[in-house]
Amino acid sequence: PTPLIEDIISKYPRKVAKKRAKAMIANTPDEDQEIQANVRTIPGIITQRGCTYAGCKGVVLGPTRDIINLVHGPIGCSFYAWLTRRNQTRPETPTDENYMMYAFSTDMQDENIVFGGEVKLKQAIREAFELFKPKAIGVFSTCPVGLIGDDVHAVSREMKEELGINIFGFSCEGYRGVSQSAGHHIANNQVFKNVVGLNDRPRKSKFQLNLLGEYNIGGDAFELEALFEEVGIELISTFSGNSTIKSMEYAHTVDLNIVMCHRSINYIAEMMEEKYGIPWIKANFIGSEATAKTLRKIGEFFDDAELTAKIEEVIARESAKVKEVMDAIKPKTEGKLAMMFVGGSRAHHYQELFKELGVTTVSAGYEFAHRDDYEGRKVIPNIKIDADTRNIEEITVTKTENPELWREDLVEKKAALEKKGYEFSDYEGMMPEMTKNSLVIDDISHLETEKLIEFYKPDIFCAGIKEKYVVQKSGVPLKQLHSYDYGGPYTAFGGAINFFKEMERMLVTDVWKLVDTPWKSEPEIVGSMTI
Ligand code: CFM
Ligand code: HCA
Repeated sequence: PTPLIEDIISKYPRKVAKKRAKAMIANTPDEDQEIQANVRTIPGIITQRGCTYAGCKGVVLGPTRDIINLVHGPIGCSFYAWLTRRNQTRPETPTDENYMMYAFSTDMQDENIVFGGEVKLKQAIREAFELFKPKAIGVFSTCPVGLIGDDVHAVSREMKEELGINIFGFSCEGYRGVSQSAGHHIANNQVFKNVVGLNDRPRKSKFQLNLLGEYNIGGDAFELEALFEEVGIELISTFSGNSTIKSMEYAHTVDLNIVMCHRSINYIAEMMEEKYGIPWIKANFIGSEATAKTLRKIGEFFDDAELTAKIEEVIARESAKVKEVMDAIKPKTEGKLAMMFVGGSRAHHYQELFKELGVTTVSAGYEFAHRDDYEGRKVIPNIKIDADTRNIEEITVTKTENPELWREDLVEKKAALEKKGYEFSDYEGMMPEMTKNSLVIDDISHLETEKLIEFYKPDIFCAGIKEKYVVQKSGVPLKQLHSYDYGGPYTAFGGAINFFKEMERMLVTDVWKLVDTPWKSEPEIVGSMTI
């Protein structure tokens, strides 16, 4: 380890230090370096992570408006996941179904924990059905459900039979995996098994795609919808932002899947390819250059002169607007330092936006991503499968037996494009794109956060609500890259402009130097501990 890493881990007991050191790397972009990721957080360490239920219910299913997401558990779990993520939705008409502002819960009590909660769950499903007549209900397990052995799948099957609508369960108990990441996988499996392919839809346009891993935080998906519409691409379904379960049912009718957040949704992309032969590519719409690159890559896939011309027209027009704002702000932000520690993909994507402002990312990491999100998908075959990963159902997907649904044309197209060097099914990860010697840390702890701030004295720190005020009390502004605080959208060209203006506000001010905390000069709590 480097002297900085040595210093960061110096406060830990020996065994803990050894383990944490494996999650820290002084980056060397052109060399293969292995980072420890997706392993249990050491008990006692203050982590940024959340739970499996959060990844399943809150993240993947949460932003879909026409399914009732019913939480089987104590009310706190529902309250936690109730409108906190800023995933926006826009029903097409005022009378369209939208259950997102409700919190549906079985409100488990001690009595249910002792005698079982299945009866209450059935009642709750019937009640939700009577009140709203939804087309689908998802049932989400919280920690106690797994502990007492309630069978959400059996109850869902029974209720599906009784009520005649699509009802399915998720074994996404909070503790089931080491983080939210397990919840993504569980959600992907169930959505694929119970939703994708349920319905068909006749083709309406020449170019059809799904946007995977875009959750419409702060309106991000709205920006992208407008962009696709303008260039003439039909967006069939988004998994899941401003989304409907109905559109996911015919998501298998597209020509291409584009993957924004690789961590949370790569499973569905892979499964759709195995079953239907639909290829996928990695996309990034954070930053104007990244947006242009992704649009061009999509254009190259469809290979249509009119589409390509339209894409170029939009890029030229919008890039010029972005450049004007960038040129005005960049002289004031150039040379500043940033750090970002967010879930599983933004810590990578947002480095692009900072780069456009001349801001260097000196340290970054994910809360719960896997080695492939750091080092690239090439390492997947070498990732050791541990007991925690084995705890998550791995479903086997085979080629559809319906010849009309198998897209041989796309399989051939993929092969032909690959010959020309076009990359499918790949994500190169964050580390190859970071500067030499930048510090990469997985599942950063609170102590490590404080050490980094002391060492680098960054101009801005990007993370979540739990970190926000602690970091700001040390005189460093914190931009939430989860909820965007009150801002956004930040995707595509318009989003880049919003982000640049926000960074100007946060970086070009002396106000943070004035932050003074009483404990700096006069510690309020003084103590010592003997072990
Ligand atoms: Fe993907 Fe996300 Fe993220 Fe994520 Fe999340 Fe999120 Fe995130 Mo918060 S799906 S990994 S589980 S981009 S909720 S919209 S902001 S941690 S970096
Ligand atoms: C989650 C959701 C979260 C939390 C954000 C935060 C989000 O992981 O359960 O810690 O500020 O984006 O809302 O990641």
